[in-house]
Amino acid sequence: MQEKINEIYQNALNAISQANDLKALDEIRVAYLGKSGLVTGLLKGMRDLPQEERPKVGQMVNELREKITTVMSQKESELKSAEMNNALASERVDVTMPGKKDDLGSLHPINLVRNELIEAFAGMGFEIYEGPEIELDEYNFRLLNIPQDHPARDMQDTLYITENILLRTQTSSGQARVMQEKKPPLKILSPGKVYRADDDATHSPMFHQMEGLVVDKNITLCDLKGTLEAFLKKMFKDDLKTRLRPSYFPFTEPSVEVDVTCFECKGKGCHLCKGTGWIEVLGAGIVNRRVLENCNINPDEYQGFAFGIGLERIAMLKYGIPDIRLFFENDVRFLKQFK
Ligand code: 2NM
Repeated sequence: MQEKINEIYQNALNAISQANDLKALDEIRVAYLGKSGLVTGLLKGMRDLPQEERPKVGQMVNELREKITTVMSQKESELKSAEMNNALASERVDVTMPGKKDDLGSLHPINLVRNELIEAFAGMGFEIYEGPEIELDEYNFRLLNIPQDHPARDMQDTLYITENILLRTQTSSGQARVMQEKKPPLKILSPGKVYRADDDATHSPMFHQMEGLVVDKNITLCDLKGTLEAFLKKMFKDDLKTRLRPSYFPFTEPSVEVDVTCFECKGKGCHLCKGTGWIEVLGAGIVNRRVLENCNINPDEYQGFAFGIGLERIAMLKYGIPDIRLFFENDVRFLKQFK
């Protein structure tokens, strides 16, 4: 019997020493100490022993059970601390590593252009005036000499709220307010959103304008050309040339379109300027004397020049953007390019 017990003990020791995880150790526990395990089997087998041997054998088997249990719990704590060390090594977090940076936003290309324009004109003494986007017919049209039957008044172009209230189609509506309220000399710049019932690759129902107005004594077309040329050289290239072409706007007389030499081909003719060597950048003119009269400014004493710049158009030219709708879809892959 003693031999058998020793053999079981040796086998158990071997098995325990070879167990390399807690699961294997538990299987050994079941095999030796479980309900139908080897040690339990010895106790069950005592029935077949003579009465007088039973207490001795019982004691031996209990000692065996205790010894195996002790070795197992030693092994168990060894395995547990090994597992813990493994976890600590493999799941280690280096708290001194730099964190993940949050994606920072950036200015929208329209705002970049807007800021650049404001900077250029503020340097020439212009003040910013932003009028209301919801405007009276009076300021958007009548004071600016846009007659009742002018195409710009057509329901197709203008988004009306009521018969007399509309979404402004130009920021000059605010400038009419300033002319009524303040005495010349005036030098104002009006950036803002304007609205027209128009929607395709080069037109959006909402877009951004920046209109400028100067009213003073002895203002001529030369003042207009000099001011705009200084601005355009700052905005695009120092060596560009400007050209005025006759045009028509109801609020200016004479009216002009301002072209600059193509910044892609320097005037030779290319895809961007459609072979002409010139690119149209804005509209301008000498303020129509009827507009001054409408706003209670004496046109024999004061004259003015004014201009209107489309911010989307400038941004499209400056950054080579092919479709106006890209500005309003706000796809981050587009916006990220202006960081
Ligand atoms: C343009 C073209 C020409 C303009 C006129 C005025 C005002 F208030 F004096 F009447 N502000 N802006 C003007 C003139 C705007 O945009 C293409």
